[in-house]
Amino acid sequence: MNRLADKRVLITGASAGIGEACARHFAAQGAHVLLSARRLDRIQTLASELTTAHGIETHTAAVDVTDRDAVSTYVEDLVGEGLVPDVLINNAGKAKGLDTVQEGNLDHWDEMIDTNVKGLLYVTRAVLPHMIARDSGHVINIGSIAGRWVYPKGAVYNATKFAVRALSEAMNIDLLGTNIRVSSVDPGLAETEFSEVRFDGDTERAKSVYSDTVPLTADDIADAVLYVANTPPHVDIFNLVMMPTVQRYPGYMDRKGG
Ligand code: 8X3
Repeated sequence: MNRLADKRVLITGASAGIGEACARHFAAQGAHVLLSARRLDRIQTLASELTTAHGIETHTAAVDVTDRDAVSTYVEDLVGEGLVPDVLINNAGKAKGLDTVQEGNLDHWDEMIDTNVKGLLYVTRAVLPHMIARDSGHVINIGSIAGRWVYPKGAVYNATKFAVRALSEAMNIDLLGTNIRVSSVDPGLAETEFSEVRFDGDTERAKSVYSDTVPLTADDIADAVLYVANTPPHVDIFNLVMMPTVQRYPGYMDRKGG
């Protein structure tokens, strides 16, 4: 049963990877998509493609989730246009570097904390009151298995994703008595731009993360997000953890031929 047709779905970081795949999956169900990302040209192209393919409504905006004023203006503009999201997918997030704390790069830390934690909070803080006013809505945070188990040299990324899990659970408590649900989808190894961003465009190093494995794809994760969003209103999935079959723990990988 499709419960998503004609719903409005706001996706952050929609220009690539999991965000883009979510846009495609939700649009295919007839949901209207509100796409935000820093790379406006990419989401504009995506939006027009999705409108043509599915006849849905789209809205695009260049938004950096770390800019609290920009986020607040963005959401107020949406609300002013009558575009309160039914589903908010907090997807914008990143890893930067792979270092011990004693050798960590402070700029990397700021970038991860600002995007993964503060950015998610800014968007959610701006959207939630409008969901509460309508007593309906679903916040889906893209977490990570890195938010459940730490791994070597992942400390700060781990900490940001542990924070995402804490926020997902805590927001469920805050929202008791409303119909608003909060979920997190926590993927393991997934081949997206993730490692290229983590390693500052070092494509060889990024590729080696996935070599001799069958990682999750952005589509696999979008499928899971769609499932979570499509559950009946009385069902609240707190946390969906997923890994590729070749992975059973962070760093615990069956690398055939590796
Ligand atoms: C992505 C999963 O294990 O590479 O968040 O950190 S992992």
